[in-house]
Amino acid sequence: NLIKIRRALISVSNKSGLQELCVFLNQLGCQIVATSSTYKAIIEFGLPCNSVDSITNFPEILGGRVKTLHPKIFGGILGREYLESDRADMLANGIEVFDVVVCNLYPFQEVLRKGANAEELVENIDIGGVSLLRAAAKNHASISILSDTNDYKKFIENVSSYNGFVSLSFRKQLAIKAFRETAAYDELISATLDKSLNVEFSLSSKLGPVRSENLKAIDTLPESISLSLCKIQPLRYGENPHQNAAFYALSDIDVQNVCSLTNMKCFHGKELSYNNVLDIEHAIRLVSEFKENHVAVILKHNTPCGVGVSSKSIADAYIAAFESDPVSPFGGIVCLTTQVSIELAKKLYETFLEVIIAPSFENGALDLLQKKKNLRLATYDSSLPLANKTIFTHVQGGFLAQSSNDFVINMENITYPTLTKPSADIIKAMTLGMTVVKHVRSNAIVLANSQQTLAIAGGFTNRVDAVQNCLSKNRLSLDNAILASDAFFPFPDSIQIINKFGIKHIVQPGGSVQDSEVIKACNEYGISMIFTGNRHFKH
Ligand code: 93A
Repeated sequence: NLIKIRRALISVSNKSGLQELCVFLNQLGCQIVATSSTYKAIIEFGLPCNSVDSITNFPEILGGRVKTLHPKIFGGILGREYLESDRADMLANGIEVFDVVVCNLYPFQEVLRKGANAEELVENIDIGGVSLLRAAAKNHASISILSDTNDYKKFIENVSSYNGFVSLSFRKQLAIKAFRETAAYDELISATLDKSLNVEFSLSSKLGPVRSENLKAIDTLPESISLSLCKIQPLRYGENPHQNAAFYALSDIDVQNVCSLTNMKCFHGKELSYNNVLDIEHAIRLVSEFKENHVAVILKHNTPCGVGVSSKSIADAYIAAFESDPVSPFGGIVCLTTQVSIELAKKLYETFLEVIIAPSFENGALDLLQKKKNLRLATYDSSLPLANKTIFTHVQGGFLAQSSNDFVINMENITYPTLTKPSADIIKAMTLGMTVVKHVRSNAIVLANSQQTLAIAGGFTNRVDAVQNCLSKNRLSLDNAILASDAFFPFPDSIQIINKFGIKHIVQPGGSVQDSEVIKACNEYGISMIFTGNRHFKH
């Protein structure tokens, strides 16, 4: 089961760790054979090496497209010395066996991320290297395959502990890894070419933008989806410090340019954590719903705790958002839609925040905020679209998919069931409240006026508690305040509480079997209520 390391074939695009590995192989007395630029690197290390051409007596041709594709190479990888017939074939054809293949592929993923065109991408599709990996992995009974530079150290340890031999169990692990590598490599190529060669089929193009009248588009979700992901950022830690985390982006979109989240750049403070990215994702989704000049959202644990808008300044918008709940922003994240001014920076400076994300920062604002060493400062391009029209949630053994909740209040679908009707200004406040409540975990209630949220309550398992919590934590004036609910009121009990607090306007989807009782209670208290016709559960 132990195989002696006598002869190595090395063909690597990524040359990290190569010198240390070659020094080790050379010390073992192992002969090294290498492809052109790998060969040059090894010679430059001052180590002996044979070029592949000198073994095959055939030059590298077609600008490198054919380097190792030769029977003297593949015979040496696939040959089984323990079989007499293989030994005879090799002897008759002057083929010498390899005991280890070291190969990593043309950097298709990196080239893709740098924005290469279709021609460059095609040139970076490795053929010979994939064959080397597959051939050596297939013949793991006889040969070791090193496909990851991170495994060189383990290989050196294994060979050192077996006195120049390598164990079968380690060869098996290496083989599995190599097959995983070629599978992922081809997956990425197929997903990418789908797009760049314009072949029909991509989840997003099939589903198309989801409009409210087109919500049935979910029926068009394909029977099977192949997704390929690439790690774009390691994260500080997961939901908690003892959990590891990384940010993976879909590889079939131009991850650097196409969406506001993957394009976001954190340029100051600690490394982003998993929770930071989730919060930023939700904050960007929420601010992108508003058309007002300046919008500020403060988020905590994936839940907005204050939203403010202003036609005048971003500082006003933030102050309005902060007023909504001055307790929760501690350790929260702030997302803004326009440049952070010095005036705003002074306000932001007063509170301990985790992240501030904005399209840009005025110089003086940056000087002040950067004094806080740990505060993460990030920029995003607010003009970029939200990339995912289909939202996936990971569940045991698979994923749930749904079209994103793109619905906004549609004046044509609104009904006015109560005797008192809301004014235009109240409808504006109702739109703000409904927009925010969509982003709060159910059961959710939002109290708002036309400029800001006044209180937000979410994550309740019954609506009465959500209403009670929201109203009792409000500290601001309730003049022109509206109450927005993410789903219908199943009973009139909530309306009684709403009346006790003096709220005169309600916006909700409607659709309860008890709607008539709810309307009756509103009429009794002189409350105006509108039905939007669309529920916004968020789980
Ligand atoms: O163009 S290829 O598909 N044709 C080949 O025959 C071949 N053999 C190895 N690419 C091939 N390789 C790849 O070349 C390896 O996977 C490796 O990434 C790269 C190393 O070549 P060099 O040593 O010249 O840099």
